[in-house]
Amino acid sequence: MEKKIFSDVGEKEVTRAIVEGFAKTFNEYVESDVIIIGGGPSGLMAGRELASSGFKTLIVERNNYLGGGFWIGGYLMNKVTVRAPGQEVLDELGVPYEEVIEGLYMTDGPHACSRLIASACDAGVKIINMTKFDDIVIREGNRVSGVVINWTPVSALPREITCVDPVALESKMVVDATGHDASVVSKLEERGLIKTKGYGAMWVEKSEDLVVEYTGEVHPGLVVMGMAVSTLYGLPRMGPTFGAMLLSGKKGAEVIKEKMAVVSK
Ligand code: 48H
Repeated sequence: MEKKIFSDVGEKEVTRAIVEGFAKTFNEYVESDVIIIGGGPSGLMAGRELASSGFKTLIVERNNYLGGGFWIGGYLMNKVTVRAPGQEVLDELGVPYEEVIEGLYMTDGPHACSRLIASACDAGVKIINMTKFDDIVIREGNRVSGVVINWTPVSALPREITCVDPVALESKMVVDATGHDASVVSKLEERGLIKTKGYGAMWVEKSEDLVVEYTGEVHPGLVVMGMAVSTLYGLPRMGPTFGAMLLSGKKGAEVIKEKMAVVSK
């Protein structure tokens, strides 16, 4: 008898495992505590903090990978920087780094990014990739109460076959962590509920403090974090340094925890 290395499991079992596994998680997270749009550094950081505090947290990401701009640093070079105290988050994640000068630290993008992703997954965040935020769910008092999503490839279909209706997910809080696009906030703006200013010119020394300071709830049920904060408030940009993205994610999670404590009372 031929000796085989692998089990006799065939195609149908593999397909069923995928379909049933996906459906189970999707069904469960149709109603979440927190839905985070965007799986870049700020969204992943917030997801990690929320899931580790026991909140049912879902990240919706339009790409087939997570990490946003955190994989590579500036100008397509694989080094990312953080300004103090951003290195404390790297310590927390177990990412090795070097001190370049006092207050400036450098690490390898892939190492930092993969550790952050793994840490969010370890904390229990669920993720749906290749899924694009399309619209918001609005309820009484204009409260953001969920998101409307569609498969990313739908937006790439030829015009004549684009009539694919999206579906909606409900949540107690929604997060805009979509980076420069501030996609969720933009939907509120389309409906005249908010005004975005567009991010300002680069000024590293000012921008990072401001992003963290302005991170918070901008509309009932909607928290904004990361680069989307700069876009909303017209704050200066900071280039390839990521401390503010990580700390903004942490602060956003704290804001949500406080709000959720009030909601559940
Ligand atoms: C689903 C979406 C949608 C959508 C976008 O760009 P990111 O890395 O965002 P942040 O804010 O966590 O980090 C910003 C940082 O990477 C950066 O670019 C910096 C610091 N720039 C400074 C400067 O001066 O320019 O990640 C956002 C994620 C991405 O993965 C997108 O694919 C995703 O959100 N996303 N997902 N539906 N409509 N829009």
